[in-house]
Amino acid sequence: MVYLLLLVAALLSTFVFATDPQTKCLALKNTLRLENTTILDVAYINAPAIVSTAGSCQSSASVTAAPLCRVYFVTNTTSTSALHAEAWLPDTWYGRFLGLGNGGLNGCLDYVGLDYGSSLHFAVVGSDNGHDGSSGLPLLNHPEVINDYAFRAIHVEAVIGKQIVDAYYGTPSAKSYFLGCSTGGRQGLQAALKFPADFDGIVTGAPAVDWNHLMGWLGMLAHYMGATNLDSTATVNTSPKFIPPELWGVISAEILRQCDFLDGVRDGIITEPDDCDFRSGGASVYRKPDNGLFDTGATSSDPFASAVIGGNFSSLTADWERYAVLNVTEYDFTNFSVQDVALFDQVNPGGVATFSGDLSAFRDRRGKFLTYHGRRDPLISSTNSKRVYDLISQTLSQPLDDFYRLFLIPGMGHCFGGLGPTLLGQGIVPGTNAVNDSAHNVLLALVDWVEGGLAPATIIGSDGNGTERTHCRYPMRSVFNGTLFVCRE
Ligand SMILES: [Ca+2]
Repeated sequence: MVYLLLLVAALLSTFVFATDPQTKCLALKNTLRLENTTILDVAYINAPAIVSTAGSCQSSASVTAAPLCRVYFVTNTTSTSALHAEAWLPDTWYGRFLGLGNGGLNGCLDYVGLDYGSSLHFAVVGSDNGHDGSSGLPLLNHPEVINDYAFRAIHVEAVIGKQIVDAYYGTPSAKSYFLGCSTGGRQGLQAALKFPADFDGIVTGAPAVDWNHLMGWLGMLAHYMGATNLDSTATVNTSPKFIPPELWGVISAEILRQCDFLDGVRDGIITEPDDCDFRSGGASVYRKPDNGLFDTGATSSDPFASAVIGGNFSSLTADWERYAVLNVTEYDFTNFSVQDVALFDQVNPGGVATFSGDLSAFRDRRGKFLTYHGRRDPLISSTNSKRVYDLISQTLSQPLDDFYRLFLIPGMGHCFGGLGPTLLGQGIVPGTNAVNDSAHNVLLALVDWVEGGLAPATIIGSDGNGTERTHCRYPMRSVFNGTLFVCRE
């Protein structure tokens, strides 16, 4: 800890503005000269404010960490593709760069992350991932836009972002970090695999890795569950296989009746969903697919659950198949099958799969990787993160604790929310850093690991109201000792 404090002091002492920050900030509009890049706007935000945003995903964003310099820029990644991005550069800078990821098939700058990172005195850069908006339509007939989405945007964001930081503060970042969840989690692993020098430390949540199979799984699940066609305007799904939302409450209650107490505490949280061998009874149409939703007692009202069980074909899978795999505008998903999934594998647009275990280059640069996954995640099962962990471990033939740690979070939904102490400093939504220290905050824990060599043994989640729970790193298990949950081999 002493070492860390000294390091922070050293970093702080290296950074002094020669002129006042507002003048220096506004001058960037005309002084920044970056490859393939145009500075679209520069603004100095003096006090906490609500500002208008770039792109179509949202109209306004909070700047709580002012004063800071806001730079909006576009970088042409090829002659037919471009990245729009923002850098938020706080006056009080601790010498650290932070790159942000995206979500789903978007297209949306992570303004929560820009605000969150700058509040912790990072210089933060977030991008639109190479296209604007939430739909996959911009991918249609644009292979270079797909390449941005699949792997390039996160690299360009890091390269150009670091140059902006360097120019503004007059000194390079001492360390570089990445923070993302879901698709952002996939981008984090992709960065470590393809561009291992970009980041010293990476935090990923609920990573959408093994992407083609994830899209295939969503499609197959919809098929099995009687989903109607995409964008159905019908309000009633009449398929005999369809499970209406009100019945999910019944199923959830029965799952909890059978499995909540397996961990020794009846609290609505199933600590180890894999231990839950749910019996639905002979008359039910219900069988247990490999999905956190079905293991964990989540209901149709959980965030993101409707994307899986809402009765319509997954728009993620539909957009991916139409616009990225087939390059068509219309496709009938009625007979979606494993042959569609095989095609996803075969085409693998942009190399999006992101399912390789060779992190040797990242490891050899002494990079650190911290990943977490909620065990009540209805959109991406935490089983996926265990698969990746095992893949990396097998590929490198070594235990991973030295540089890669996975924390499984009982009760947590997709990236945030759910039940219990799920605030970990993970960003994504405001207020996740209820407690701002490295024991409770995945981003600060990563900083201590990278800069001080203090590997996080556990992460303590909080619920914002004083209740905490120690979360364990895989493959350790969370065990109730009669008083509280502890981590055991
Ligand atoms: Ca329980």
